[in-house]
Amino acid sequence: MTNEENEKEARNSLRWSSRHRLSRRWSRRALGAFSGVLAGFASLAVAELVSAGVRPEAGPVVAVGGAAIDRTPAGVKDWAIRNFGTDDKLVLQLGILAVLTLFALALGITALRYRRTGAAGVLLFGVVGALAATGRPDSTGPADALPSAVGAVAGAVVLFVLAGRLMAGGAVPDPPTRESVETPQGPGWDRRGFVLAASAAAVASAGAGVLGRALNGTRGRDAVASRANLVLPAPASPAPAVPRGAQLRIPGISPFTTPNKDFYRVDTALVVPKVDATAWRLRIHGRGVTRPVTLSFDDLLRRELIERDITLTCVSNEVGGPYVGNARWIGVRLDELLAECGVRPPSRGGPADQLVARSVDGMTIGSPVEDVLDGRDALLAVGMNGEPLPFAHGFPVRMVVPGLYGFVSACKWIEDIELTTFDAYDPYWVKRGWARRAPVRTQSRIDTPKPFARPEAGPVMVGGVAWAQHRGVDRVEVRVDDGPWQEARLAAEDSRDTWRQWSFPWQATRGGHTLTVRATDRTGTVQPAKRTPTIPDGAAGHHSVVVTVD
Ligand SMILES: Nc1nc2c(c(=O)[nH]1)N[C@H]1C(S)=C(S)[C@@H](COP(=O)(O)O)O[C@H]1N2
Ligand SMILES: [Mo]
Repeated sequence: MTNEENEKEARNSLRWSSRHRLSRRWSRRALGAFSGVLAGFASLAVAELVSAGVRPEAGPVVAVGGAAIDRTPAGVKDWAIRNFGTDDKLVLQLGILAVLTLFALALGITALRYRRTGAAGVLLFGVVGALAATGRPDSTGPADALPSAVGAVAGAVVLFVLAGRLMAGGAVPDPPTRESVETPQGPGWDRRGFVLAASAAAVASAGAGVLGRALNGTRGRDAVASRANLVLPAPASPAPAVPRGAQLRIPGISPFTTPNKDFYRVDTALVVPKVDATAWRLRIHGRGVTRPVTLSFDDLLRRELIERDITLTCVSNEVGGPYVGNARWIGVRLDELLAECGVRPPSRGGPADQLVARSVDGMTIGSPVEDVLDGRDALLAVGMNGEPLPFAHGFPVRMVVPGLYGFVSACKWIEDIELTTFDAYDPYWVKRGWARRAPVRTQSRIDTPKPFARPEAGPVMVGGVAWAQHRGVDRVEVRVDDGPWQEARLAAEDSRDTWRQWSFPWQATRGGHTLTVRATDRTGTVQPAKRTPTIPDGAAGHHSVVVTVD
């Protein structure tokens, strides 16, 4: 061998050994990180199992997610609803899991050297989860801390044990010595012990997780049965048939009645509350309630039921947005019920001007007593489009008040009504910057053509919906580019509490065009052009759609 070759060989072997050492360090890190993730998985799985014995809502991800929703600034919440729609909650939970994974990786690597610190880090997450769970408005007590606490202990033990196996023979005394991990060739690690412990932890956690899931899945059984067994009585006052002319035959236009499966859903519930109707109670109490009552579901069904078509709108709906739907509701008149309890509107000397509805999940929604009692069809609804309320839409009972945005009227899973004043109490959304009073704004939407559609030149049918609940829609106009406002054809009106379809036959000419719509309500107010944000009391402005005519 020449000198040169010798040198080359030496260099190579040096490179090899340092690379080898490097890769050893990295595989150690990988094993540490893996231990962290396994500990995190064990925590969540055990928490899931324990939550089945407490309440599914007390699980750490749901609790932290709920706490995050409550603390999310209104603008961000709005942004989330806008961008993720009804998937916003899924995105939130995935985000929480992603953050947890990152911390688990870091804690696992930390535990390679500082075993107790790593384990303590896992416990710290348990504290965060426990605080979140007990701090939720629907928390039923200190037991809600258990899923996070027990889960965190399990995770800490897993990490402590696994990190121990990764140290020299697992026999390193605690606190670990630097040498035990820094020795280049290392005393090795307890490979067998690690694999055994990791497998045991993985299998046990998976078992706990699956069992917990299954148990949590059966929890709503009574609620599901109570809904399945429910036969809604025929309403004493059925809704008049929808006029034949209310539903235009235009492809792409929103159907006059929104099927339940397509009805928008906006709420803060990460777990849809499953309420057993047979155990459900509604309490009515507060200022000026001379005869407070607690009603059962059967008490409600024994009352006279009315059926009404009412369009519901979310204040978070952007101009042209999807959070509006029309359904046929069956329910009990709220004004009659409140009158029986002795409630009088402020205009007749009643001491309460705000009705605060509270749900089983701690949501609070405040409505003006004057509006609820002014003769409009304010309902405690039990049915939606011919079936009991779907769970996601408030089973067994929700409020619906024509003319008011959902966040000031439409409490789902309602269990309490308190008469109070606007001065004395701010409900959930008001605390977060939204308005105390929020009648629905007059709005109109182009459903067809869709934005950036490419219709052929010639006749194109433009169509959509317009709403101004409880005032009624009187007129819809369409403008092409900067041209004059032209009268659209209005479909027949079902009631002033429902939206109205409209259509506009357009002679489309080649090129790019902007179609804009505006509505006028029955008070004569024309929908203004000026755009306002959704917060605090609903978006204003015109909806337009840009198309290219080929
Ligand atoms: N319990 C509860 N009720 C609630 C909400 C909620 O978050 N929790 N959201 C309100 C809002 S903002 C709206 S717009 C309507 C939406 O009702 P839907 O989901 O049935 O369409 O429910 C209202 N009732
Ligand atoms: Mo809403």
